[in-house]
Amino acid sequence: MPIQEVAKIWMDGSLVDWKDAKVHVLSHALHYGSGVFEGIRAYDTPQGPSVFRLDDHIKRLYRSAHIYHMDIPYQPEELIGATKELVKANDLAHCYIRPLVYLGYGEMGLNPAGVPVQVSIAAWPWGAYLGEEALEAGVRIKTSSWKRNDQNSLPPAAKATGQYINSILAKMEAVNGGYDEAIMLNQHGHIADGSGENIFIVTDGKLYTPPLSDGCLGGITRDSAMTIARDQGFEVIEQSLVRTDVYHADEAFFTGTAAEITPVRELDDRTIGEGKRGPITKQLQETFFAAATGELEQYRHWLYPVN
Ligand code: PPE
Repeated sequence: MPIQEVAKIWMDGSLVDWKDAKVHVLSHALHYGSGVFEGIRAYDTPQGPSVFRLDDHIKRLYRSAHIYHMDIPYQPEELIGATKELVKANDLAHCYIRPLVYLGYGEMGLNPAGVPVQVSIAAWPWGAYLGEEALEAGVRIKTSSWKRNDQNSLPPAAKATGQYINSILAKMEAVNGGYDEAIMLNQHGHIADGSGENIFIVTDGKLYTPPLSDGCLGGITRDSAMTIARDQGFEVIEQSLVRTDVYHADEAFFTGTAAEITPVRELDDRTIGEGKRGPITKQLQETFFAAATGELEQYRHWLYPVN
């Protein structure tokens, strides 16, 4: 998806012009994938542009950095302030926000001691991740032949740049095969997550999603969907799932900051339920968007207005 350029990017403490936000080709992260990042969205709300669950995303960024011994040279409050400042400076009503913490230029070799930890935050308008029509019609997905990163090789709890090479293999395979997205299994054959989304199924009126121990990212949209579903009286169960659980489900959907709530209508050429967005998926999706755009008092605490 082409990036829509805006005016400014926050880089190591100040706003710089978009075209000047550059790094050296010998930056550590470029060679070894030694970075951690976040994906956040800001929505247009009655109180102006508001960043969705900003504190939780920044918290996860520090938790990712902790796994890799990266000492972020800013306080969380500073990055929260910088994010709001950036959205405001670019005059964005709604956007996708990408904070990145990475090992910069200084030394080469695998021991990162002595390499500076650098931070940037960019924001730009980004539409529906799997296509606008997918939000209503749902997507067709395929079980990947590539396994999700193992807990003991690249811990999925970290949102590290390098581990996305694993997701890229899965995504390319799915798209080249004519599918919209991949679903990835762990080494035990349990479903972990999509290349960039968590998955839920609905069976007999109950929601099921894989536990974090099966190798999925602890998605913030996953948490939002679970909260909304429970608030609406649904039982939500974190339980290991295999692909046939999805074949037999009444409904399925993806959650993610980029993907928001996207229905899944087919897995491995098997129709899920009626092969279209299910009623519970629709209900959760509508509540999610209403919450994100500030229409629901109940979820107003998830919003961080930039003004
Ligand atoms: N699993 C993976 C592997 C993942 O990358 C994401 C987010 C999620 C689950 C959902 O997490 P959350 O966004 O907190 O609900 N993927 C990000 C990157 C997508 C990209 O293509 O880049 C995102 O959605 O921002």
